[in-house]
Amino acid sequence: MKIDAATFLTSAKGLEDCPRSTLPEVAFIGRSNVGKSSLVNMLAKQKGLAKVSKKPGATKLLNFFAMNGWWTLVDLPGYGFAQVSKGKQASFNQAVSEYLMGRKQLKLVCVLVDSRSEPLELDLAFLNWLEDCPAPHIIVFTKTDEVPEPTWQRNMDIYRETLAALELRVPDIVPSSSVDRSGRGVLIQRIQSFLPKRPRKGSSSSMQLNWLKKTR
Ligand SMILES: Nc1nc2c(ncn2[C@@H]2O[C@H](COP(=O)(O)OP(=O)(O)OP(=O)(O)O)[C@@H](O)[C@H]2O)c(=O)[nH]1
Ligand SMILES: [Mg+2]
Repeated sequence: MKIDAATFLTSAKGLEDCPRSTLPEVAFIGRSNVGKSSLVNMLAKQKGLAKVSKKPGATKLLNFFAMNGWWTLVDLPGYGFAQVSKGKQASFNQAVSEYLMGRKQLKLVCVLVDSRSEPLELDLAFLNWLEDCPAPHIIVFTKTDEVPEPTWQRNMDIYRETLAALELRVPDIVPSSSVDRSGRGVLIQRIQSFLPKRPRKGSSSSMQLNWLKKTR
């Protein structure tokens, strides 16, 4: 699958104001600052499509991007960012958890973790929570440009061993870097394997997007 068209669709505060489209969705989730929005831009080959920041907590809403006109990438706010007020953090987490648990057309959750470190408690806690989510998940290792390959390979092995020891699912792990664009092809392939077949032009799903654009 080639990604030849990616556009921002809309932002949502929570499940109730997500787009009414039923196009298949793939979500990016992970700790604040792990590189979710950068990865959206890397896949889309567009620098400014999703907002990237050095400061954690940049993405505050659920952001929907139309990919190739027939599936949707959802950039979610990060978890574990302590600097927002407790009340606000709870509402982010609630919006994200309602989306992950309740969004019917969610086909895949990509959990982004930092390739530079061994498994962090927060990420393991999230992966544990995700066991009850109806959609399948994979792990994406981010920022591999920051460490030598043997280091992230070792962290990958430790991840697999730790998940197995905790009796959690051991999903595929895709290494990536938004800086040198490595892993782009493999990640697109993995995403495609969870999506339904691309609808033919003129079918009801491809027309749905045009309708969505007209009504915004
Ligand atoms: N070296 C390197 N830096 C990266 C990579 N991906 C992201 N960054 C940097 O990490 C910081 C956070 O990136 P974002 O894409 O905004 O992270 P996020 O996960 O969307 O963060 P929140 O929206 O706050 O949850 C920015 O300074 C990026 O430039 C990468 O692959 N390599
Ligand atoms: Mg972000």
